Amino acid sequence: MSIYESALFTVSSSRLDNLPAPSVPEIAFAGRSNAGKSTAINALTRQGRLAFASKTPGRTQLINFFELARKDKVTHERLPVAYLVDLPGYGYAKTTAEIRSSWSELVGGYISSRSSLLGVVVVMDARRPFMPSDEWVIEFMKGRPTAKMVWLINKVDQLRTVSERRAVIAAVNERAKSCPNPVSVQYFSGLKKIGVEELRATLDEWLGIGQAAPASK
Ligand SMILES: Nc1nc2c(ncn2[C@@H]2O[C@H](COP(=O)(O)OP(=O)(O)OP(=O)(O)O)[C@@H](O)[C@H]2O)c(=O)[nH]1
Ligand SMILES: [Mg+2]
Repeated sequence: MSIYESALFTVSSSRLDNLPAPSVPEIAFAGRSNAGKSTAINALTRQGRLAFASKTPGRTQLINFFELARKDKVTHERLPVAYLVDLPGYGYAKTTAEIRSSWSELVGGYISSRSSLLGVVVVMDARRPFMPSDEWVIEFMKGRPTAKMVWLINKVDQLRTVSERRAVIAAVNERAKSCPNPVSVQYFSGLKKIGVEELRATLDEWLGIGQAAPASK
């Protein structure tokens, strides 16, 4: 069993002042409402309904924490390794200045100030990447130059023609050039489970899982 399958819902929070203690590294999933963040977490963890995915956009309005843990070989106790964090999406349905400001406060505040943040998976719909709220997330990341980032170009199953795919790849690579943070790009479909192993490999690397110990002399 991989570490991702150990995911267990821990807590939801609507405020920055009652998040769990920052005890283990956190990998956050950010992106526009309906981009497929919750579906991506479900695919990654192979748990169909772990993060609530929904046809009703804007369903996840809270910050949801899912603990990854390994088992102690003797006591079988869960030993927490990391949190996957499902951040609230923004902007699918009608939004107001008030909604934008509370979203920015929560998501921007989390990205800017969370000490245990290891990296952010920015989930975007391949048919319309870099919507304003995606750009705001990328902007928040400028304040975290050492945090890792992957742009997950999701719903690639919806790109039907080769020229459509080429255009998306070109646009994403072009945007990556002007991003001051180190960023990797991955093509993905949470629904069709495309790119899941690649995402796991990236997160393994972030978490230092499975890396060979330096050879001892
Ligand atoms: N075709 C296609 N649909 C997808 C994919 N991933 C998610 N969806 C669909 O997109 C809709 C939204 O998915 P969610 O995972 O709930 O999106 P979310 O980003 O968590 O949305 P919020 O919680 O509102 O921020 C659902 O109807 C999913 O089935 C994908 O890779 N391909
Ligand atoms: Mg969601």
